Amino acid sequence: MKLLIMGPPGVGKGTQAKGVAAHYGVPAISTGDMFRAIVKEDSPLGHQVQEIMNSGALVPDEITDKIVENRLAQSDAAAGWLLDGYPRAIGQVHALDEILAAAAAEIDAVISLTADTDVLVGRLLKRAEIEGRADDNAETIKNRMKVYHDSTDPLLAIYAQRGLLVEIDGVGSIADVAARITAALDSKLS
Ligand code: B4P
Repeated sequence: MKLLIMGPPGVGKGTQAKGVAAHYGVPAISTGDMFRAIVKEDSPLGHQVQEIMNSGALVPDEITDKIVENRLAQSDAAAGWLLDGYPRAIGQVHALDEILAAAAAEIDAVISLTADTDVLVGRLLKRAEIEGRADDNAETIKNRMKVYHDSTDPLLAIYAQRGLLVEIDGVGSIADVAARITAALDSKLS
């Protein structure tokens, strides 16, 4: 099973990815988590990535695509995966297409989580109080929303055209949203 989960910052991608991936017995692979791990390494790349993430911009495709390609080549990803937060730009769609073509593989479905902007901002500011993530402040959130709108939201039309998009309302309890996702995927993929 090969799945993508997409949606604006704060919609619940990372929150839902783990449960959905466990449900289908595949690893959840989050580019955001991979970048946060790189930042902790205190290397030149880590400093570069930290500066980009703190501004709310996207890490350049040439860095992101390579990291994803290497991760998908690991043995636990051989039978499938759920990619959380990738692709986020048109170049990344093409890069993923190439990775899949080289493996003669295809995406089974793309989960698109939706919620109103005020709900999203509220969740991220709440997470800022609890976790203190450097990119969860009002100014960076505003830029992350703009970047999502400009670069990532248009990608949904591509996957819709390919017949892969499964739209899910991301508002409700975490358990309710999880149940909506698995019900919609089970019905699409059966
Ligand atoms: P991410 O880590 O992907 O950050 P995110 O969009 O905020 O999503 P996240 O998964 O963390 O949060 P979620 O919505 O689950 O990316 C961070 C940065 O990394 C990017 O800005 C960029 O710089 C870089 N990056 C990542 N991928 C990249 C790529 N492909 N290319 C280039 N750069 C890339 O949850 C948010 C909050 O809402 C949580 O506190 C959660 O508890 C809460 N929540 C979730 N569901 C809820 C619900 N149903 N009800 C109430 N609260 C809920």
